[in-house]
Amino acid sequence: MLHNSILEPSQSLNKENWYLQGEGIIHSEKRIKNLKGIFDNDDAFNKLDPEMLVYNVQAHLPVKEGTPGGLFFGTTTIQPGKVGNEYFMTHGHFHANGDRGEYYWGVQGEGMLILMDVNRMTWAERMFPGSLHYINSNIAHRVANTGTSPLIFGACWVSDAGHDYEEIEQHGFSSRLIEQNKKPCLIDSKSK
Ligand code: M6P
Ligand code: ZN
Repeated sequence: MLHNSILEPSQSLNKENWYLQGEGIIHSEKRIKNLKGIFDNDDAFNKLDPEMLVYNVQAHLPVKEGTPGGLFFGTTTIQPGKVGNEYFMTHGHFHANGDRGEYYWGVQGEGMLILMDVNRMTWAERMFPGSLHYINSNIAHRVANTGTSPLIFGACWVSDAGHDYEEIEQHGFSSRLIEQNKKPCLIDSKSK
């Protein structure tokens, strides 16, 4: 880099869909076939097209995963939809390094950030364009789209947080976000 040089940023956000664009952006997607066991109603799940897109993530990971002190940035888009009466949602995770936090913020659409502590107490925060959510250490987090258009949210997390998916794969969250009387509602999960 030249002293006193003025540069264009190497990454930017597309203002239409807030996708990340530029150098070194990683794209991933989760389709129905990738989310087996996440939703409660297996019959409803098996009736959906396995190729149906549920959510996609673009991330900028400027340092190697596990590096202390770095930051990662992501944009996630969850499609509107339900499996039975349960809203389309992300897989959800604890951080592998449990004491690392994360910010989420709402960009477009309506949703719910579902949070669960290590004692399996679950609660949720409403997400909307401009909502800001600090996810404290040792709190599992997942997001559901409760609206009729794509839900877009941003995320920023430390590069040595890591993802621990195992607990959620084995035991799920202790509550599920379902539509009841046309409204999102948290109800206790059947034990897995
Ligand atoms: C956010 C961040 C990512 C996460 C993604 C999808 O962008 O928290 O770290 O991977 O959401 O969530 P999940 O990995 O639980 O499917
Ligand atoms: Zn996280």
